[in-house]
Amino acid sequence: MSTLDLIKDAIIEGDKKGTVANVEQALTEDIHALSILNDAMIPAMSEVGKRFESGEYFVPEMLVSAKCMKEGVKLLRPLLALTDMQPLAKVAIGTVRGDLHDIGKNLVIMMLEGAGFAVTDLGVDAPPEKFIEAAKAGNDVIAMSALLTTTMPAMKVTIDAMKQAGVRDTVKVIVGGAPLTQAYAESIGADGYSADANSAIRLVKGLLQMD
Ligand code: B1M
Repeated sequence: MSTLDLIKDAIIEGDKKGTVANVEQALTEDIHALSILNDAMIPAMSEVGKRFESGEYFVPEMLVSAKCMKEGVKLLRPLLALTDMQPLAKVAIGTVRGDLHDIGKNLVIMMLEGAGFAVTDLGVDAPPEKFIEAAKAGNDVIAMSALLTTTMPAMKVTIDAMKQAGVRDTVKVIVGGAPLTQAYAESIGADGYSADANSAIRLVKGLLQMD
């Protein structure tokens, strides 16, 4: 089995030590950091996402694989910076005002980063002003997460505030979180909704016409 295959398997299986050891091994074999990312790590996360969607994996498995990914990315990040790799696009994401749940948001961040996007984390309990600032800062996509039925309306409040501030049409706005639906997303004027972290990648790529 090649070192790239070993990295892929280690991430899929949630083996953090194996991931780190094999990424280090690949670097000693002079395998390019971009190849490690594109040919092993990102495909591994796609496979994890597929297994999650099919019901074979659950949140704990996805979290452990995401942690492996993070550890591997940590080793590659300085090398990738040197290669001038441009992120696919810039995404800012936060959990809306009043809501402190961040596990799902953090998974979305890890998956998007793994897919090659630059992601700014706006944190939890994020007021509309933070999303407006992020739109002004040149992000291509503004993403909002909510886990409570009582905080879902904060998404519409945020979108309305973005309109007021004149930044709504400069970005794509997407929403997600367990209580949300596609219909709700449409009703508040969002550009898209994704039910999970993996489909958030497809959603962003689709909205930015990267498919
Ligand atoms: Co809270 N909580 N909680 N909670 N909590 C829920 C959400 C609840 C459903 C539990 C229940 O009653 N069964 C319920 C909400 C009921 C409702 O609104 N109808 C609830 C409640 C009531 C509360 C409090 C009000 C409890 C209280 O204090 N009385 C309180 C509110 C605090 C606040 O936010 N102001 C509260 C507090 C907490 C904790 C702090 C203890 C903790 C959060 C810790 C943390 O996040 N750091 C917590 C937890 C852990 C939960 C449950 C048990 C688990 C949530 C979770 O992390 N799921 C939850 C019950 C449940 O969901 N079954 C519950 C795993 C996570 C990976 O999934 O976040 O759905 P999820 O993310 C998914 C997708 O939704 C999607 O991708 C993710 C990965 O696939 N996604 C996006 C999420 N955001 C996205 C954004 C996108 C795209 C996709 O952008 C485009």
